[in-house]
Amino acid sequence: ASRAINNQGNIFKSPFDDVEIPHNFLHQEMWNNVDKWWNKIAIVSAVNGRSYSYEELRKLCGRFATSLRRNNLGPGDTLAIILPNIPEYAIASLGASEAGMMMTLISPALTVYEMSQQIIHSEAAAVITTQEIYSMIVDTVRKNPKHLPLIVVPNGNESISTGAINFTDLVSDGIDEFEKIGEQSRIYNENDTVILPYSSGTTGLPKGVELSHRNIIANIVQASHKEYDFDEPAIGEHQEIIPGFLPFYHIYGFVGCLLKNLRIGGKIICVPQFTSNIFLDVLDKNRSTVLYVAPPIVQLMTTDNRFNRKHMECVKCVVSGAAPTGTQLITKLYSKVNLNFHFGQAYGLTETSPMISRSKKSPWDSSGLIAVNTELRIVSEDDDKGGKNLGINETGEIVVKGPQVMKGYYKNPKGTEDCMDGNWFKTGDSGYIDDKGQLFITGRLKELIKVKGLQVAPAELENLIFSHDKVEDVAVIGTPHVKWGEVPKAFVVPKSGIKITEEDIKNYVAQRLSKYKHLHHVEFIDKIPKSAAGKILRKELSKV
Ligand code: 4UW
Repeated sequence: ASRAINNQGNIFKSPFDDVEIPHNFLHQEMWNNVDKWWNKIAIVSAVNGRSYSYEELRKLCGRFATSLRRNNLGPGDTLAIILPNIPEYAIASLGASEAGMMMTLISPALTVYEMSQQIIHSEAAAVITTQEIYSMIVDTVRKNPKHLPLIVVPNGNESISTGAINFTDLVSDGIDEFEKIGEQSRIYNENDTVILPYSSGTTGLPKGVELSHRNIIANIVQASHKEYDFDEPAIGEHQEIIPGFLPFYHIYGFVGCLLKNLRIGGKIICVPQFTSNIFLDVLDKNRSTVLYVAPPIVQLMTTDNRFNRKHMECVKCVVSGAAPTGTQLITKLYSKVNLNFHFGQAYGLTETSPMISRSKKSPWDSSGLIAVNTELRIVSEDDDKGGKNLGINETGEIVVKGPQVMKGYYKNPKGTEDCMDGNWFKTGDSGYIDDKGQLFITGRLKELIKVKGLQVAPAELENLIFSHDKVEDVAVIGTPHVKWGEVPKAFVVPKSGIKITEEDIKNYVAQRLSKYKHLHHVEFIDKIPKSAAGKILRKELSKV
């Protein structure tokens, strides 16, 4: 790894030689070698066994794309995908890509209010969802815009509401390889946005992250680099078995797990709802070869007595990301199963498609080596050295440049400007690079709270609590939690002379926002500490 510390001007480079990033569209990149695993199962539901072979998947994507285009949806339009991890997720997303659309990924666990915020902000031209969610959202969502087409994926033979468009009908005819037939009247290119997930970035409310075909393909190539993949899949013979435990609406589950493994002919087992029972059941029934996890799952593996060596006998590699996994936890996992798999910590953000670095071996508290084609700077946060690039073993803000860095925030040039320094993206995380070129994450400079690896934006909670008529002022921070990493805590200043309880505030939030954003602690204080410019001094609150 000598090149990693070839840090001229304190710019750290990936230790691996640059590779060519293919010029392609996302869906086409998925089908590069598809004839080699044409008859194999691509994706299957862990709940009801519904599955699609690569042949079926390829054709259904083309047919879905045909339908979208015939309904005048194409480049410049956005499809909102509100689905749990079901096999049709792959058809909806890759079909949208084939039609030249953008897609915004929305968690089906959100409240109707939260979903509609993202639908409106992303200017979605159509929504694809389940019958259950359709019934919840139809009244709210149809108000704006009035005729927003709502597509429903039926569960098996389930009947769907009149007024909804049946997904099965949309894929029942159409053209298998839609893009080859020259109906592409509306042109798009590899630098056009294809995925529009939401992230709060360093500050404020969730923002649409514009990721292009090229961004995503680059990151899939980066994550598939031979230095991280311990066994190259033997094309046509061996098939990777990949449980999809992590939600596909999050960049990690979508790009890191689903897309990366479809491109190499893997078999994805969709887990629509995560519980410890389902987790163990999926591991019992399938000989998984790679596990994509987040720290709470590692926690479960080490503490649940039912989990054992048998569940991991075929596992070559466990990849963990989205939040730090402690060395102790990893050591515990190794001693519990006593097998020789690799444990790789991966680090990155929605804004970087997501991977920036990944570790191969110990030390496990490192987030590993910088991804191929990527450069990194550690920038001083001290006022006197402001903006200076730091050297080996010096801690500062992690700033990255590479083909995986987003185009910018959707309809938000100010937000984009704030986090970009030319082509360099400021992550809002702090860390350092050691003399072996390994990245260590030491903390977060930004407001973001991570609950079970999912983003919670303090600004979203603060805006909501502030709207309570008995609240004068409020600030929200994250506090440590044994199982979930962090949980939100609110500091509330009540209006003078008015009585309000901890329960009032907690319920007010619980009625409006999804569960992982709920407050675990509320503390009443006289005054929120703020800077002269009115910025909340969160560091001072965390000392309270
Ligand atoms: N250690 C410490 C980590 C780590 C971390 C993320 O929700 P987002 O925007 O994005 C993610 C991305 C997860 C991910 C990255 C790389 C990768 O290869 C992969 O697949 C295996 C998944 O969660 O949150 C971004 C923020 O989450 C924190 C950090 O603060 C970052 O800015 N974070 N990974 N290994 N912290």
